[in-house]
Amino acid sequence: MSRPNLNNLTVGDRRLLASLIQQYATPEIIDLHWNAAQAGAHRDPVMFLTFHREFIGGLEVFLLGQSFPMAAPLPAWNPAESIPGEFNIPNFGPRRLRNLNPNVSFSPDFDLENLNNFRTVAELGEALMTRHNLVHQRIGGIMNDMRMAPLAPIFWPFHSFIDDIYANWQTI
Ligand SMILES: [Cu+2]
Repeated sequence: MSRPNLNNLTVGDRRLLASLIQQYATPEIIDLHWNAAQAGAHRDPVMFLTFHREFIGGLEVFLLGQSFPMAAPLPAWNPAESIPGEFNIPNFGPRRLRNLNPNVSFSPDFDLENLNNFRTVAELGEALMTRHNLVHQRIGGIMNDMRMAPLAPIFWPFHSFIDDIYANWQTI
């Protein structure tokens, strides 16, 4: 894991990061994700990985222009751990996150020593997409709404976590 763990940041840094993500996630950015989804970014396993890398890359560029001290790489949230309170957004209304403890482990299948079991990027992407879908479903609320999910700040560190696995796979 080359990205910092979201849960190891200070509360203040997490609060700042969540607020900067909310600034970044304009309707145009949300549409970018929705348009890609309609073009196959949640069906095609390779596009799933490449699109989301580019998508969080846009946030990383934005963060570099801000005063955020841990801008790039974007911290990663491991869904075996609970969503930190500063990322419980939104926490009211029909779109609120329903479950801060999705309790989905990517270990041991996606541990570094097992990544060579995935022979192609498509195989890796398919397996990651399936496990990733479960996380979105278990959190529920806006995270389970493909059109709006990037409005939830936790979306971004979650995809940072997925991208880290992809990056590890690329190096083996
Ligand atoms: Cu996702």
